[in-house]
Amino acid sequence: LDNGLALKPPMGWMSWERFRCITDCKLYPDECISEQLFQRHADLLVSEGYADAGYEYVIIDDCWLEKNRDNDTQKLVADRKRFPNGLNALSDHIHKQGLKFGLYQDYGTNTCAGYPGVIKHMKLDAQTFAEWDVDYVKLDGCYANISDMATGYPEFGRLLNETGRPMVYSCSWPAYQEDAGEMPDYESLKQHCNLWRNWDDIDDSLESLMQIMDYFAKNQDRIQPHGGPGHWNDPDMLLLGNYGLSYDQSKLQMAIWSIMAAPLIMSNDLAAVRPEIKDILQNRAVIAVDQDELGIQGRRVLSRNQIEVWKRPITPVTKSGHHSYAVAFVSRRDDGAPYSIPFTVNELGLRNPKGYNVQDLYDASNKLGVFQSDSQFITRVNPNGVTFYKFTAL
Ligand code: A2G
Repeated sequence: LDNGLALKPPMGWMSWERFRCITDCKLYPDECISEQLFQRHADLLVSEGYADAGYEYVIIDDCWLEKNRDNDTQKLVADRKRFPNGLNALSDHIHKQGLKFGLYQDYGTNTCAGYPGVIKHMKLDAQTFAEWDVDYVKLDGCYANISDMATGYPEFGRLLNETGRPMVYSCSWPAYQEDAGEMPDYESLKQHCNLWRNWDDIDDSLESLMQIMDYFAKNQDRIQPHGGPGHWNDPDMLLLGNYGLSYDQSKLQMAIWSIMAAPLIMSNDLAAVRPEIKDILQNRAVIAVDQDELGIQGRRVLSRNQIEVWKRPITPVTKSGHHSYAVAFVSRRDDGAPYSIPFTVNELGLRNPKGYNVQDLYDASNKLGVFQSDSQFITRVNPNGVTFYKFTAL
């Protein structure tokens, strides 16, 4: 969507994967979907250094609404008990921290969790979002006619635009089409949305992560070409800092999301993230791959002995037009020992005649030096882990 926004994959924090639809604030005061949760996470983004690393959007997912619209005005109302000061106060709090405010809604009659959706009130809701100083809108697609989405999502985007307030527009429309066996129209998505959820929701497990990686790899010929500045494919939230991923698996998700030029939207309890996981989330070298200015999405390029090679063209580009590359080696093995595997640089598809200076993105002390096309590159990958390198074209 050519609205000048999301020229790099958006970075931030969103409630859904970790906090779902917890609404009982008596039982779970620190976890319920409430103004306190979002204020606290805005503060933590800043105090824990995430904002400095580039994380910017604080996004409320489902379960923030009252079950009914306002009787007189038909406006959406945030839950009065859980958001007693209203969304303007929350959005002010987030903006005062130098961050941006995101909000979830649904194109259908109801949100997935059963709160009122935008249908029949699209103009009013777009205006209300602008009044609340929203900077990012996630529009889900439960309780909607899939056949209406091709016109409905662009229509809501137009209404957002007409408010005059710049809002990043995240569309869930293709995920619902894929589910129904329909082929998404990527040209239309590119034109009408800043990012879009291609497929299923992520859950807190390696299995879920691997399913998403496989979906994107198997369908990369039709998905990969459509990501780019202003219009990104979205494989869903980062799981790091929660229950399901080990240290190695956490590095794996962060590396592959960066290869895929994915939005880096965390969903975790920022007060409870262990220091070594926080280091992964804030790894500047890995984030720089994700945010590379060319905005070219990467691909899975080969697989041997259950070691997959994923690669993404990045800057700098040589005068003769050779890209640098981020290259991730993903182990799908679980046979115990770290697995050593050699590739020639040429086999990886890296053919710059002057060679590459190679840097380990997770271990700056690992000095690898210069490799030519016919050099052998040996990497050793932990079970269900990743090694991640930048090959800078010389
Ligand atoms: O509703 C859907 O499942 C969303 N999925 C998920 O991300 C979350 O927002 C949930 C809330 O009820 C898509 O947007 C594809």
